[in-house]
Amino acid sequence: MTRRFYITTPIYYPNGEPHLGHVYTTVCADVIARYHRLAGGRTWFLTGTDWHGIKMVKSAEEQKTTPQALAEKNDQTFIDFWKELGITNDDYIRTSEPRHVKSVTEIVNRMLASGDIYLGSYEGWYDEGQEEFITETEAKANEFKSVVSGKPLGRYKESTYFFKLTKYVDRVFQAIESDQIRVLPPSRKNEILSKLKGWNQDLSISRASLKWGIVMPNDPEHVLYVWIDALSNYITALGLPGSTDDKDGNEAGEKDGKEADKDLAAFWPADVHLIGKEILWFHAFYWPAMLMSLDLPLPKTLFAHGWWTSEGKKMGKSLGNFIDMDRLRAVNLTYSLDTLRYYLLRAAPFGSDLDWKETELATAYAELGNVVGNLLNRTMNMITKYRDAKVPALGITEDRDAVLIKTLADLPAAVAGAFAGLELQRAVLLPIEAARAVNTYIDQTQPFKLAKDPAQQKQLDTVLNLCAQGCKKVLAALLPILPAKAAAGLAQMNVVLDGQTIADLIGSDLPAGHQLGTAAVLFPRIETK
Ligand code: ME8
Repeated sequence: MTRRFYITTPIYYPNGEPHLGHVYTTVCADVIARYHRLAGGRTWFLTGTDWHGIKMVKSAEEQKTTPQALAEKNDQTFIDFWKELGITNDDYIRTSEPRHVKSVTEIVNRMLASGDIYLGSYEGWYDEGQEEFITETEAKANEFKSVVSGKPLGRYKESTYFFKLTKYVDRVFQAIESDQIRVLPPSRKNEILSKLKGWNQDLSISRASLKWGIVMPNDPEHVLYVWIDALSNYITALGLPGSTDDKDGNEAGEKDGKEADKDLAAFWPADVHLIGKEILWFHAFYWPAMLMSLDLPLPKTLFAHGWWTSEGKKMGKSLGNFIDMDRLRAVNLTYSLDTLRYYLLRAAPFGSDLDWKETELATAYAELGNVVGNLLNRTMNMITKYRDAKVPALGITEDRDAVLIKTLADLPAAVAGAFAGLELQRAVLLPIEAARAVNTYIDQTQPFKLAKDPAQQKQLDTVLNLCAQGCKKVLAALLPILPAKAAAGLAQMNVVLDGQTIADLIGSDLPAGHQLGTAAVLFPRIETK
């Protein structure tokens, strides 16, 4: 059976333009998706936008427009920006699309049929920026302000439909505790488990006072709580099993339910829901409980990454440290898109909080040039000069050669392990460390001296061979991270990618006599003002 891999990002609120935070999640998901495509599995990468809820209404009021117009405008900006950044999502869902609305209606109907929804009344605190109900204890602990935005909490009192969360709390606890749903990083798992312990409240899932949302199928006076609507995107985009709608939103009959089943069966359950840490609770509790109510399989991994600050402070438009599209474009223009990707992934162990530092972009670029660019340059130039651009066969191997051979032999499993554990910073640093090891090896073996000594030609062959193997393996391992630069480097080496998995590329050796192409500088020196 073909291996399948399904990864999602959160669907972002189109109440503003994408910024560093959105770009980070989407780039990380893109790196993982590219890795899995290169690993040979069928991969599906979903992103999109989350149109409904009070936050969109309030933002539209502030910007003197309608939620619809606001969402349309920013949605297009998200779509265009992902293209500009070379993001390889396979699908893009908006919660306003018929395929989503129809399937969500079906989801609520099934939850109603399961007896999991009842009418009641809610009185309590609400964080409008987060679209989150806050318990009395939590509200008090944070002086009745949002933990995320610092804005005052709203007080809500209304008649509402509830979803029986309490019915599922023990099962969700067990699914997480047993790693049936893997919550990463591990510290987050403990956080969720302790919050779930003793949870005794059902979830208000409808608003009668709000008009902007999906209408409750059993009561047109109410619209559905935005998180029930939003979380559903992960399956509505694939096509809900048993529903008559297909994934393109065509009417029943154009593509029947069985085919929709096939789509979902192929990719559901999701392998990874990649999210920011502030929305883990929704994904770790509400979403599994909904899936249990629907009798659908649970996602395999929830990865909650850290939050970006900028130059040591929370990002804010008024603080002048906001990393917006223009700032990100400027980075791409100066240093290249791949450098931005490298910087983002390298900035902290995956899962930890991160801080944007302008000076570190130049450092990241210099590192790529000094380590990867330099290795490629030296390898290409030496083999061209000493062996007519043909990779020589491995000659005599001594201890120092054997050490490098071992380092390179360990690389495929290490890279696979890093991606399996979603250790993205490690996945980036592994090829960089390998490149450093080859550079050090060149410094120690001094091939330019060996070249001058006719008695040392077998040693020179070994050094040149290992440089070529090392360089190719490093570039191959960098393909998901630096797609343009790594492909350009491999093209210089005349390495054909077609049909080879990333494991093949990192694991195999170039044959003796392999003809290299023409060298070119991968990371040109940048004139700074
Ligand atoms: O929460 N650092 O949408 P959203 C790191 N629509 N990541 C950040 C970040 C920062 N400073 N700021 C934002 C929503 N993000 C809901 C999601 S999913 C079913 C519904 C990223 O537009 C991070 O991934 O507020 C975070 O989870 C997401 O953007 C929140 O995007």
